[in-house]
Amino acid sequence: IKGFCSPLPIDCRFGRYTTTIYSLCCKGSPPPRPEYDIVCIGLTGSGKTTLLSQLCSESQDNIVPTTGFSIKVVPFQSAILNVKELGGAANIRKYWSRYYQGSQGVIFVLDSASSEEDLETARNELHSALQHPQLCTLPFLVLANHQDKPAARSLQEIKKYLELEPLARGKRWILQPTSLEDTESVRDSFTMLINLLDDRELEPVQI
Ligand SMILES: Nc1nc2c(ncn2[C@@H]2O[C@H](COP(=O)(O)OP(=O)(O)O)[C@@H](O)[C@H]2O)c(=O)[nH]1
Ligand SMILES: [Mg+2]
Repeated sequence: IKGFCSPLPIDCRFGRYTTTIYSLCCKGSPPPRPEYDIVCIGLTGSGKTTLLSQLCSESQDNIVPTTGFSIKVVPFQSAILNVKELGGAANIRKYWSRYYQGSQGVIFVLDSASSEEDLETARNELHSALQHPQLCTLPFLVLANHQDKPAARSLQEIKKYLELEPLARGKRWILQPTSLEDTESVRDSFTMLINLLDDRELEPVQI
């Protein structure tokens, strides 16, 4: 399973190839699990790469800011998530929307201890992403990360700052506190997103 997250050539890391890789490497068929394509966004330094590496049990040493995008195939018991992380620097954010196509869910990572200015930037980016035609109907997960820091804002404050309630009206969404020290909270948050994605397969989203 760890092999799913290894740095395979980029094409092999897309979800549709993982079943083939699994069949080639392992005896028998893989258990049937749905695969979902997820886009993961957030400002630089919010912790996107760290959280995803943690889920893949990869080393978190030598993580460098993501330029362009990177894809990780993250296996869970109930589903496989093909997570596309988009670089969060200002000069990359303007191209985010080019990478939205085909997404089935959205993860937005926030540094809960960031400055007011960065929080405002994060709010604007979150709102413009979730109002984009390719993302506006999708379930989304906001990770209020860096909760281990004394300056971290509470979930209530973040909900207000990000103006989440008006933004999320009629959508399936989750806001969860996380930190790099608490892998369980990260894992639980992703599992909740999978539950939303599974539900979405059964019922159309109400907008
Ligand atoms: N204290 C603390 N540091 C974190 C947390 N998550 C990530 N970091 C650190 O924040 C820095 C940026 O993380 P990175 O994953 O590269 O952010 P990205 O730009 O969103 O991919 C790294 O030094 C991480 O170790 C967290 O929850 N708490
Ligand atoms: Mg990164």
